[in-house]
Amino acid sequence: MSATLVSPKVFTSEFPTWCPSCGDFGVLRALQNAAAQLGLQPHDMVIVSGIGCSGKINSYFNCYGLHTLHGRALPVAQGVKLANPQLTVIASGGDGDGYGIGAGHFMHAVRRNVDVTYIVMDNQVYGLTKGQTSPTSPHGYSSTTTPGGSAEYPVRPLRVALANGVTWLAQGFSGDIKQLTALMVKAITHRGFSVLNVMSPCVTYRPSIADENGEKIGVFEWFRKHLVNLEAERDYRPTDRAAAFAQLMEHDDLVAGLIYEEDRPAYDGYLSGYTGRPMAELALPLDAGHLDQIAAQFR
Ligand SMILES: Cc1ncc(C[n+]2csc(CCOP(=O)(O)OP(=O)(O)O)c2C)c(N)n1
Ligand code: SF4
Ligand SMILES: [Mg+2]
Repeated sequence: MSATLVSPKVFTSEFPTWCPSCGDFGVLRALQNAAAQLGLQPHDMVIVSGIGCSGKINSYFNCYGLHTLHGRALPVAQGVKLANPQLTVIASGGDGDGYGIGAGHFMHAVRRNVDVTYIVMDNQVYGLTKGQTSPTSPHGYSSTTTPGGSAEYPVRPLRVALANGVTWLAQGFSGDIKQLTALMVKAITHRGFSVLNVMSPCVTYRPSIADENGEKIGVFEWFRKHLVNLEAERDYRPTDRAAAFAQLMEHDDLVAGLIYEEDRPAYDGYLSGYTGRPMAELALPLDAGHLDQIAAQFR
């Protein structure tokens, strides 16, 4: 990590093709701010993303990038980090990517605790493919895949992470870039797997349903009104897992801020023989003779 002060503009790349006012613009801006505040340079970072509108973020952020398969950002990101621990590794994607097709990877990445920051742009729909019902869509959400309204209740990614031993967990809102930037700085600084779920509204495919007060849910104004800022709760201690669960239950997961953090060795701390040096710098004895020896073990 470089100590040189950098401007967020260093991380600007091509202009996003997201719809005007898409929540993902806020996530991109916050990540550029956070990288600059941490004194990172583009060559220090890699963003590994899944597939979706959200998955395009690495094309719009000037650093190394890997646009993987749908739901597969996490295994690739963990491999990148273990192969080159000197890189700051960000995994990113959407709610469909991370909590639907990639859900299995999610809970295992949580319990594995590799030093990767996972940023999920949760817009409660499949944005890229035109607004189908996603794992976090509200009950009753109607779309082409659930024309009569979704019979299912949404998955609870924050609770899944807590239940599986996450060592850093927060929720942000793309309408509050200041808080989101601060959360990203903390998430990247945390040694271990950090999960940052961001309520990042899709402005094109909005939930078609209203809450009990008749207010349209899932839009910027609704989140601004209903997210409970944990940082304003004077007695809240984010080091108590049971208290974190209680907050999520009490506020129906509509919280913003740091939910939980714990200081525990990351995955590589348990690997015997792991040098912590990039593989590319190791003198690996992989000449033809060694390869023959390895092959012989499988004959
Ligand atoms: C294996 C596979 N299945 C399905 C798709 C089609 N597909 C592309 S993006 C997407 C959903 C994206 O939703 P989400 O992850 O929430 O991202 P968003 O576009 O909302 O940011 C789907 C189903 C695909 N690309 N690959
Ligand atoms: S479809 Fe939705 S998520 Fe995708 S770019 Fe447009 S507003 Fe953003
Ligand atoms: Mg989505």
